[in-house]
Amino acid sequence: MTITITAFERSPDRGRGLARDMRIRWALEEVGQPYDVRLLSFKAMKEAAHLTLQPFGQIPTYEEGDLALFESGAIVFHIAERHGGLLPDEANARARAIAWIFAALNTVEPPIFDRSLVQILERDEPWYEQRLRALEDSIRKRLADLSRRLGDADWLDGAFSAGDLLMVTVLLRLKASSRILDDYPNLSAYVARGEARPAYKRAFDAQLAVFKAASTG
Ligand code: GTB
Repeated sequence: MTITITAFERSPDRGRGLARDMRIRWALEEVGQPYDVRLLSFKAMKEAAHLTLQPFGQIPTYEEGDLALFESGAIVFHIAERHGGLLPDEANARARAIAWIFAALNTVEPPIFDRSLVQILERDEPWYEQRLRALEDSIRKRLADLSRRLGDADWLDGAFSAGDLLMVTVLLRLKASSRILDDYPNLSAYVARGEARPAYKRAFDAQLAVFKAASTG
């Protein structure tokens, strides 16, 4: 059955792979599943046809036969459940890998995401610097703990998993807008290992091609 995902027609990140369709592309590349992409304008994302798929009018979405899904974490988890390669078979190891999915999205991503929003939306506010520092303190706390847990391992819990895939995409967002990650060399190396995976590169190139086509067309 054909898999179709949605992505920005013209991503505001200018093809840097920071929009959340990148997670889905990467997961599909890791498990070797081909997919189609339906590109959406900001206007189309808020229209009824898309709101049926994604109640908040956002990308990405995932369609396969009569299944329609939204939320990038749920989509990556679904892909990992359906296909081999992103979750261990052994029950306890699988549960721990799933815990890392939640840790990436619920514990590490929020202050990183909030920092990006503050940088975009609150730059002219009198509290801007104070708020930015507070968020950066929160980020550093999370990174220090994550760094300690990772230690000198390649991945968070044994083999590369969907938890690593999501954690790396979360950290890439931070790397794109600050030097904070440089203070945690093992996390920088962890992110680089993720980016070096052939599946990551294929996914990155595919989303970049969309941006280039939109810029020349
Ligand atoms: N929780 C949802 C999920 O994980 O799927 C969040 C989805 C989401 O935030 N989608 C964003 C979106 O559709 C695109 S990815 N925004 C449009 C809207 O809400 O109207 C977030 C994103 C956007 C842009 C950049 N960038 O330019 O760097 C990075 C990430």
